[in-house]
Amino acid sequence: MSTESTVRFHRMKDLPSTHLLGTGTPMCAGCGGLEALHEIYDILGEKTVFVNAAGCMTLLSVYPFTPFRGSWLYAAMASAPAGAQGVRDALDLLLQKQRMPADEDLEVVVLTGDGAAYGMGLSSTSGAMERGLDFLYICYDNEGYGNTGQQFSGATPHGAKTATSEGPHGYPGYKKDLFSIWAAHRPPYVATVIGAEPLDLARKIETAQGLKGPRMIIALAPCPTGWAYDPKLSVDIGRLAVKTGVWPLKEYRDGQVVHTKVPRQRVPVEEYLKLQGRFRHLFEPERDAALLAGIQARVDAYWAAVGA
Ligand SMILES: Cc1ncc(C[n+]2csc(CCOP(=O)(O)OP(=O)(O)O)c2C)c(N)n1
Ligand code: SF4
Ligand SMILES: [Mg+2]
Repeated sequence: MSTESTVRFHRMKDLPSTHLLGTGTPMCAGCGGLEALHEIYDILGEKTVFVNAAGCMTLLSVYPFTPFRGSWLYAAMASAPAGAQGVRDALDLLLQKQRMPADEDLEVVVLTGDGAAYGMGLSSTSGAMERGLDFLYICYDNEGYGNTGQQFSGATPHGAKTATSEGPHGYPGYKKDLFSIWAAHRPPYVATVIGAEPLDLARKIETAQGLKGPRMIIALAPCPTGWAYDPKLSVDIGRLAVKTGVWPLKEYRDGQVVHTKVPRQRVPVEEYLKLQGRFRHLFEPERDAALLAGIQARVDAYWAAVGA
């Protein structure tokens, strides 16, 4: 659901370098999901098979064109981890039968939005973790069903206006804690990242690459179209998500959760909210002091609980 086409299509056979190329497929300028994916792909590289569930990133690949050098499979929204199981099994059979040399093995990467990760695909993800599937799951979390017009999802934050929560107080629910839901399965690795903190992101993707089994990444994806802000603010909004404490950067490993960037002097949450049209009703025509205080209190309670 985007507006601007920036670069040309490339055929896979023409690809010259290791960087994810742009496509002619229209993606929105300033897309935070694409920013994170670029950074992640720089590290993962071409020895990857992507299994994608329907969402904005599906528009990256329109057969026979793709910005990826490896393969790209499209799965139903609920089923990307099941698709990844099939791909992993096929690769393992080829290796077992020595029809593929070990150094040609591929990393199986699931790429979905939050609608799939927090909702429709959660059961299939749970099953894949239960089976110990060797895969990397990347959820780019733009906090709504973006591709279909930003309806609320299980990732939508409290108070945000969406296409399906338009009342004076916005979305009445609360964002699900997917990090904890995933970590409760005790997989080898779960991490949160954001494209606006590329070093933290890079270290986590490298860590995940060095492990086997289910490795789970949630990338908060500032979304100018769905969050209603000027695309040039994407990086500022991403940094503010971390500095306000709204998006804790953390990782789970060996039963422990470690925060990788603690905002010691947190910026007030409203500095983050007021840049986004989806929260405008909290400031205009009158300031909704109670709702703002409630949102701030939840963030404060989170950091108090982790002792920061
Ligand atoms: C079972 C099913 N229901 C609905 C759709 C229509 N659909 C396509 S993309 C999409 C939005 C997905 O949201 P999300 O996973 O958050 O990805 P985003 O669009 O935000 O990138 C929906 C609802 C679908 N493809 N399959
Ligand atoms: S709607 Fe949001 S997530 Fe989707 S392509 Fe546009 S900016 Fe990116
Ligand atoms: Mg989404």
